[in-house]
Formats: sequence, structure tokens, C-alpha cells
Amino acid sequence: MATYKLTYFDFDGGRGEPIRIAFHAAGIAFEDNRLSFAQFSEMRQGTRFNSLPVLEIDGVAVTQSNAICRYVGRLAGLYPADDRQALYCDEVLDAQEDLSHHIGPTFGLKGEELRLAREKLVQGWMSVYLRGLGQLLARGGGKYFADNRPTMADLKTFVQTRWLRSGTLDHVPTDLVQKLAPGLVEHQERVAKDPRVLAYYAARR
Ligand SMILES: N[C@@H](CCC(=O)N[C@@H](CS)C(=O)NCC(=O)O)C(=O)O
Repeated sequence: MATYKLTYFDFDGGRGEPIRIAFHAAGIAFEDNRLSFAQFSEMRQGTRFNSLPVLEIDGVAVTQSNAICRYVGRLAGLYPADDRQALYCDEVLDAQEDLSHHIGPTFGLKGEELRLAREKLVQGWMSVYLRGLGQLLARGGGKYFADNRPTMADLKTFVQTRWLRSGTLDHVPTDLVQKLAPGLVEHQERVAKDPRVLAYYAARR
């Protein structure tokens, strides 16, 4: 039996969260190694790409959240076996990754600089990606992105939509997703009620 240690930041979101949910859904025990930002900055240079998440499997470190999502998704039955459906799932995972990379540089900005950068983001890339993701959900049939059932694409999008709607991102209107891609709001609420997701958060309490 392999041992798993997932290192990520100590909050219920971001690139690590879909992996945590999938491990729980798979019934696979893993060490949920949660770091503060201060702890990360001390060890940042020691990580392969100066970033998290890092998954250690039997002590061997693996990076890149989407690669890890696919791996754990297969273990959890949350990744399509069909090649076309897997492609649809991957398209969403990579689009979410691109969107995160557009949001990332706005962290650390302050005051007016932050406001201008976030407004540009909202009008620009965030709108482009939210509309596009809404289209991908419609292509999948409206409920899920691929395979007519929850996959890692749904978990990653659920986490991202919840964050974008939460009000924690200054200057990102909490109704932006509703305005640009209302299907994603219903999707977030649908995935939140998935028994595996409910069980994960019940166990977190
Ligand atoms: N492509 C990488 C990106 C990883 C990444 O940018 N992680 C962020 C946190 S979600 C990070 O560690 N940022 C800290 C930094 O860049 O210093 C992945 O998908 O794992």
C-alpha cells in the first residue's frame, strides 16, 4: 500500500483542494500537510518549481496539480476512461489553471494598483475564462463537464467558482460568475451536494 503526503497551503481551496476531496472520495488515507504562508516561504526554494502542491508517493515528490488531479482522479473513479471524455475533462482542468495564472500576479498588489489590476482582470481574462467555462459546461450537457457525471473537472471548477463568489478577492464582484456564466453557479451548488463532497467537508469539521 503506497503512502501519500500532500503538501499545500492551510486553507480549503486552491490547487490542493480538489486533490484532497478526491483522496477522501477514494477512501485513501493521506497525510494532509498544511502549511502557513510563512512556513512555505521558508521552504519555497527547496520545492522543485518553488510552488505547491507537492504530492509525495512513497517519499517520491510529484508536482503539477493537474497531473496529480488526473492521478488521484483515476484512483477515485473521478476521471473518464473514455479518451474523448478525458480530453473534455483535461480542457477544463487546464483552462482553470490558466485562469489561476492570470489571477496570481494580482496578489501582493495593494491599494489603487490592486484595484486597477483586478478591474482589468475582471473585464479581461476573468470574463473570457468564465464565459468559456460556461460553454464547456453546456457542451457536457449542462450538469457536468465530461462523462455525464462528476469528474476532477467538476471538483476543480467547484473550488474555483466558490472562491470567485466568496468575496475574498477584492474588486471581484461576487455576482460576476452569475452574470457571465450562470450555469457555473448552479454547477457549484450541484457539486457541493455530491455525497462525496458532503462527506469530505463533514469529516473536516
Ligand atoms: N502549475 C503549477 C502551479 C503551482 C502554483 O503556482 N502554486 C501556487 C499556489 S496555488 C504557489 O505555490 N505559489 C507560491 C509562489 O509562487 O511563490 C501547478 O498546477 O501545480
